Amino acid sequence: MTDRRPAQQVAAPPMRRLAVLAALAACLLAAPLPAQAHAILVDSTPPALGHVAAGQVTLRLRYNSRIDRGRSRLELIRPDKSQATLVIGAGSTENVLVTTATLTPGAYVVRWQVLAVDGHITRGDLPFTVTGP
Ligand SMILES: [Cu+2]
Repeated sequence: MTDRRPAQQVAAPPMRRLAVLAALAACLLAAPLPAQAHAILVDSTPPALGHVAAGQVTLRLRYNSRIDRGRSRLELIRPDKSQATLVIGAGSTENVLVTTATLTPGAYVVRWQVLAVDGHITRGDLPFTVTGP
C-alpha cells in the first residue's frame, strides 16, 4: 500500500521520455517533406521582377515537382490592384503552368497557389513590369 507513491513517481520519467521521442519523431517526419515534395517555383517567364512588352503576354511558371493543375490557381493583380483569375491553359505540363493575358504597361503580380502531389499547398507572388511600346 505504502509503495504506490514511489511507483507513480517512477512512472513519470518514461512518459516524459515518450513525449520527447514523439516530438523528435514529428520533427524528423516533417523536415524532409519540403525538400522532396512541396512545389517551389524554380523558373518563370517573365522572371520575378522582370520586364515584358505590352500586348498579348504568355506567362509561364515552372515548379520543382508535379502539381495538380485542377486545384492550382493563378490570380493576376493589376496596377490598379484589381484582380482577375488567369486560366491555366495550353502548354501547361505536370510541373509547368502556362497562361496568357493582354496587358497594358504597369506593375503586375501573379499570385500563385499550387497543390503538389503530396497534398501540400504552396503560394507565392511573381511580380513583374509590363513596358510600353
Ligand atoms: Cu509537401
